[in-house]
Amino acid sequence: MKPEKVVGQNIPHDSARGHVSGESLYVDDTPFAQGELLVDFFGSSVAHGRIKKLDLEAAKNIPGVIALYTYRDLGGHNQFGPILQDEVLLVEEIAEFIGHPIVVIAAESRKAIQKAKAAIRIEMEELPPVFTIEEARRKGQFIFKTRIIERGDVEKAFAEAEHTLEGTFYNNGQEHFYLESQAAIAYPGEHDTLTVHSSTQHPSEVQAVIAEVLGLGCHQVVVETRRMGGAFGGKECQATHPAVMASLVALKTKRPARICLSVDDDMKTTGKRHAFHNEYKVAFTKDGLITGMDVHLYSNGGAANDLSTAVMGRAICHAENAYYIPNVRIQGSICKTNLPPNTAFRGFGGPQGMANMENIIEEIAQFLGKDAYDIRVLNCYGTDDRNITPYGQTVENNHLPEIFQKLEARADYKNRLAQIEKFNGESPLYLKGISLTPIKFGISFNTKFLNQASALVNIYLDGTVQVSTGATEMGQGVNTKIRQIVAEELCLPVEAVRMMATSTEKNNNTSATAASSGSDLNGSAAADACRKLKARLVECAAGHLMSDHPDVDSVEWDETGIWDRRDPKNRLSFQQLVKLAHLDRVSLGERGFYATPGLSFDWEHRDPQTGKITAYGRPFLYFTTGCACSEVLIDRFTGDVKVVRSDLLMDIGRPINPGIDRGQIAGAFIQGMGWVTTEDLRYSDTGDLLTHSPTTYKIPNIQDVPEVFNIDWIDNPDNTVNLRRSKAVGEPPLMLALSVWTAVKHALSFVSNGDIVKLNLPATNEEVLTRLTDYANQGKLETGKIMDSV
Ligand code: LUZ
Ligand code: MOS
Repeated sequence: MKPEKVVGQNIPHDSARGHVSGESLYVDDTPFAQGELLVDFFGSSVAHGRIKKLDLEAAKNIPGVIALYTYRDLGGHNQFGPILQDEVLLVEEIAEFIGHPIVVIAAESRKAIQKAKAAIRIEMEELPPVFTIEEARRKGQFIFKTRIIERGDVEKAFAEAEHTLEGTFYNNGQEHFYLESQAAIAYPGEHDTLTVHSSTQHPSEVQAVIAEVLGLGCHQVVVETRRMGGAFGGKECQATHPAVMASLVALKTKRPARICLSVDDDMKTTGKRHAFHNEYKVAFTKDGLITGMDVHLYSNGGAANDLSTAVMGRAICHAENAYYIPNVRIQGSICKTNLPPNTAFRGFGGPQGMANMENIIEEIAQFLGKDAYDIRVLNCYGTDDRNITPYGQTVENNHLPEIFQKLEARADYKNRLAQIEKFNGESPLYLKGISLTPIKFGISFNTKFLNQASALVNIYLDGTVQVSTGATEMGQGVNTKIRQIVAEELCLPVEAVRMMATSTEKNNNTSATAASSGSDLNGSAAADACRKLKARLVECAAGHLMSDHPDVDSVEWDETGIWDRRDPKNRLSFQQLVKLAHLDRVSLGERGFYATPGLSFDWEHRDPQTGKITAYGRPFLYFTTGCACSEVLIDRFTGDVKVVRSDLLMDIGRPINPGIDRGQIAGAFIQGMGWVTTEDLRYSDTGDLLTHSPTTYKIPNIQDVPEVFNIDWIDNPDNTVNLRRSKAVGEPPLMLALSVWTAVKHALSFVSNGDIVKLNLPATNEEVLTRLTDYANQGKLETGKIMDSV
């Protein structure tokens, strides 16, 4: 109808001002209500144990303590879980991780809660715990079944291979480190109803679990989410437990109840990114062309499934990353251990699958003595052929070959590689490494039914608009993007459109804001509502502008108003039209809906040619892709790793808000850098998280940002399958940080005495120094030595 005026512009983030001024409200900023109680929980102090005796009498008698609840006080089912119902809210008999909640405490002060915790008498019989993937595998402790993708003839590929390599690759988990910890406030209403303010990515799941566990109907529970102070996947499932605890207290005591975990408790008791230990075998030609790959991914699921099966599904679907592999078998198994259930984290298995692949590429290059860049380009998915994934989806509209070439030139990769080779031969103090790696990230939830969204658009008589969707704002800017979509659809300035707090009362049965798809799904639903409203309003306008011969096809609608194409002076403002529509009794509110078209995926597909079971279909609407080139500088005496330069080039389609997308790319890359370098989860041998605060768990800070940091994207107007030709951007750039890890692996190859470098992820200073020392002593240290310290 008109060139894009709002979409594609750098409209400031909804909360840009509020976040710096402190005006933005988070759950725990809410003023205390009359009679409000504080809620906390008493958790298991052992990683695996049976409750022999639990005595709450002394705790109950502490002044200020109002109530203590165990599983016996739940009005509904103690059993729940987002995929498998294998979790309990409160331990009945067996505690399965340290911090596993046993007693919910409600009190009038924090002090009373502390005293109550100390006064709870509990006797536990300790059972043997399992913490590592190796131990769980030895004991055969798995969650769900092993899943598989298999294409071609893997055995034949290995039998006929010119070269093969095999090994084990370890990557560790990651703490979400959201600045706002898990929090909720539950307000009791009349007739056993609850209104719950929750810091969650998934208000509908919080609502459903509250109802289920407390024995209520979903219609008795409203969950509202204004915003989160970060989430990164950590609030996709695990915001639920504290919200249910607060709700339990509110329902029982009829007093508002607030829970807000301390950062230490949050870090110690909630799940993280899954650690993976993988076994791999790869077959390739003397030129480095991969002819076969056989990978078995093992994740550390923790004590319950949570989203582990879905995370493993995504890991399996990203284990070939951006490369065409004709004969391939990828398997994934989830190990059950006595750690808090691991959960969603930005990338959702994608990082773990891709890290394994990039490690393999690096090893092929080191084995053949070739530049890893050339191996990557050689194996990259093609534009017209060699472009079918192991699960049968064609990589359409593939710009990766072009991005490889452009970034190689922009980053001056080949020249810098030559300089680095010279430098490493001369410098006694430092080692340098450089690497240019791709990503290809599938967009859509890998569970088909989750790919749906609704939106509510209400127009008021003054011409302003309120929009509510199922999307939750966690700082990523989804509300700003949807606001732009609605403003553009209705030809209004963004100031006329306001995004409302997310509430299950306005949008029911929503999916989590996750899988990078918040704007895609909810923005499309909002656009759908606008189009329906517009159709009604155009008809109304035709009636008023052209009373003799109403002709909707002659109605023009742009930012100047609504007018008759044949007589442009005959016009109405948006506000005038809205008033007329109201007098005509035309509805000015609309509900939009969107379901991603064309998706199909079957984990149990039988390949007609091989007769074997394999995952197959089209799980993703499209792929977001990109490359990054990173250079690292390593101190040979301390192992200190500094990222001196990173150049990022992506295909993110046509951004709805380039500024917001740039922020997402920078943030995701730096968060990924933390995962691959300094963030190292360490546990005691009894399963206590030792790295439970910023003093011992090192996330990147401003000095860790690469000195030269270039972020750019190509122009790709061809992603017509998605909203306004945009592409999702929240998670994909995190995996560009793998270029930093492979750059470290590259740097170490200069001192590894001709051996292929073995390196765990993260490449912490300690890990790097261990390798340097070992190589200096002519050693051949395998992977896993550091992480086995658990
Ligand atoms: N959550 C989910 C996700 O439930 N399914 C997914 O495929 C997914 N992907 C990325 C992030 N969260
Ligand atoms: Mo998810 S890792 O909550 O997008």
